[in-house]
Order: sequence, then structure tokens, then C-alpha cells
Amino acid sequence: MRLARVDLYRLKLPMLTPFETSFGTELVKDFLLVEASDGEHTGWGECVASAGPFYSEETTQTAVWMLTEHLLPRLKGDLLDLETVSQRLSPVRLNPMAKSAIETALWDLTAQRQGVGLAKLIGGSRTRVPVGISIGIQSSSAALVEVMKQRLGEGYQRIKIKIKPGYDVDVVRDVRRALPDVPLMVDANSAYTLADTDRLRALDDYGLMMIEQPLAHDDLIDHATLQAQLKTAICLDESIRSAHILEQAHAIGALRIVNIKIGRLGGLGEALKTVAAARRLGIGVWCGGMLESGVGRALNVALTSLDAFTLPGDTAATSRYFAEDVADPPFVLTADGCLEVPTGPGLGVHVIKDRVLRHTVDHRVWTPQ
Ligand code: OSB
Ligand code: MG
Repeated sequence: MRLARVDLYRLKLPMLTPFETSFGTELVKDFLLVEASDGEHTGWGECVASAGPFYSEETTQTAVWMLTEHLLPRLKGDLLDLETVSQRLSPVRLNPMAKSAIETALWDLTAQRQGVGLAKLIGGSRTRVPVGISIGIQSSSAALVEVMKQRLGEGYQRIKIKIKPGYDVDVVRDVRRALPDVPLMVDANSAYTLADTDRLRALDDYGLMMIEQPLAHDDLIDHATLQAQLKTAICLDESIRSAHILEQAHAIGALRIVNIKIGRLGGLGEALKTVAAARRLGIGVWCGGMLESGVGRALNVALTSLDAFTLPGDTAATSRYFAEDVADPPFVLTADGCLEVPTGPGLGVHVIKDRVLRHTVDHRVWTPQ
């Protein structure tokens, strides 16, 4: 494979409902799509960085810079296979979301060249995957319960609610009173410290599937200290940036479950290694989400087709995010709360160029010359 041309599209895609977390609210998705061509086939990748450096230090703008100045220039000439791509990108420190955007486009391109679906290429066997939904911070417990009831009615198999100091134990208690049996988990996006241990321990009473990323992104040791004092399983998201970090986190008892996000891990290659490590170590595995468009969603669904994914993912249906997505067909929730895994070549969805261009605010073309 040899890269002939890469198009970078920066889009502003309106979301149906604002998404509030402990670090802010998103109303319009500001993100990057990468279209990579070898002159014959085209592969698409999505950069899951956000407009602001809050979930991670990367932003859409830093990804454009890293791709054009440092990453794409390393991919000139013959690329033997996807392992070569990872090796060429690895001298650049961190910037996993920028790396993943081009690496995953090349996975799509590779699958297209072979005429197989991406799920099949990575050894996925499931034809449909169970999904949950992540619900942002609401104005009150009552409002949250209403949203939850609506989503459960749509068929979602488990609910994740975002928490932050002051919107946690009371809210979970109210939710449990209204919906005692719903499979429920919380995500703090690093909003707490060990000083909040008592508050976090109070959550043990509510039968949560897990508490996601309660403490700082770079603090495995405090997570181990906290896990030793909690009955509820800790799931790490922000902290797990490689298969090796997962092994280290496991070795000190910092987690029992891992949220796999391809962008946070620097690409599908590292994500597959991380899933394999989790499986070997007996760590629970599920697929997280970054409010992706149809491109990133198709990738997540393909990944989730691996049978290591034993818990419902945050890969909700298209209708939960966008009135008009950039890829067709939309992902539709089945009556029993699953998404079907696409079977067409590559990602198995069709990117609609007109829609991409309609929402594009900046377009750059890179060629190896
Ligand atoms: O922490 O999992 C997270 C969205 C954006 C950034 C971080 C997170 C999330 C979600 C939403 O929880 C998952 C989704 O529906 O895509
Ligand atoms: Mg999270």
C-alpha cells in the first residue's frame, strides 16, 4: 500500500441534545475526518479529539497540526502493512487521537483492498452487539429519571450516568428508587480525589456495575488505593493509553474493568493488543464512545464484534447523537437493544461526500510530494 493523497475535513456537526460532563458541555461536534487514498481505494478515519483539551490534551486543531506536520510525512513511500504504519508513527510521542485517525483510515483502506468487512478482518464473530447509553448531567434527578425512562423504552440495555461532586450520591439514590433494577454505572471523568473516598464508598450501596474513572487520568496508584476500599469495580478510561499501562494498572490493583477507546489508545492495532491483554488478565472489557459520527461508530461496532467484549458498549444508535450523520445507513437500535455489525467491505458504511462538505469548515489536502 502506498498513500497517494489524504484529505482532512474539519467538520462542525450539530448534535441533537447537548452532552454535559464534569468538564463541560458539547452542542456541536467539532471534529476531523480523514480520507486516505492509495489511488485505487479510499479509507475513512475519524479523529475523536474534541474542540477543547479537557477529556485529553489533544484538540481537533492539534490533530490537524500533528497530522500535516509530523504524522503524514512519516507515511511516504511503501507501507508494507498496518504494523509498518504503527511503527512509522510510534516515534512521535503521545497524540494518540491524531495517530488513530490516520491509522484507522488505513485499516479501512486495507479491508477495502481485501474486499472484506473490518469486523471479519480483525477476527470478530458477533453479528450484533449489545449497547448501552451514556447520559450527560441533567438539571435534576427527576429530569434524569425521565431521560432514563425514555432511553430504556428505546431498548438500551444499560445506562451510564455522568457524575461530579455535588451531583452523585443523591442522584444515584433517586435513580435507584425510581428504577431499582436497571443495569447502571457512573462515570466521573476524573472529577474526584482520594479526599472523596467516603463519598465514593457511599456509592457501594446502589448495585452499580462499575465506577468509571473516578480519579486523575495519570494516577494509577490512587486508583489502586481506592479500589482496595470499594466493593464496586473501578473501570478505567482516561488512564489507559496502551496495553502496557493496562498491565501495570492491573498489577497494582487499580481496576477490574477497562473501557476500550481506539482513539485514546492510538489506533486499532494498540486497541487489539489492549483487548488481548485484558482478556489474558481477566479484566472486564467494553467499548467506550466519543460521540462519534457514523465513521467512528462503524469502527467501534466492528471492534465490539470480538467476543472479548462482554459488557454493553457506549456505542449508541445514530439517532441519539445527530439529526444528519455523515455516513449511511444510520445505526439503528434493534428491539432487544443491539446494533447490527456491518458486513460490507471495510467499515461497511457509505460516507456521503455532500454531507461531509456541507458541514466542513476547513479542508486540507496532503500529497507525498
Ligand atoms: O468519558 O466516556 C467518556 C463522551 C465524550 C468524551 C468522553 C466520554 C464520553 C461519553 C459518551 O461518555 C459516550 C458516547 O455516547 O459516545
Ligand atoms: Mg469515560
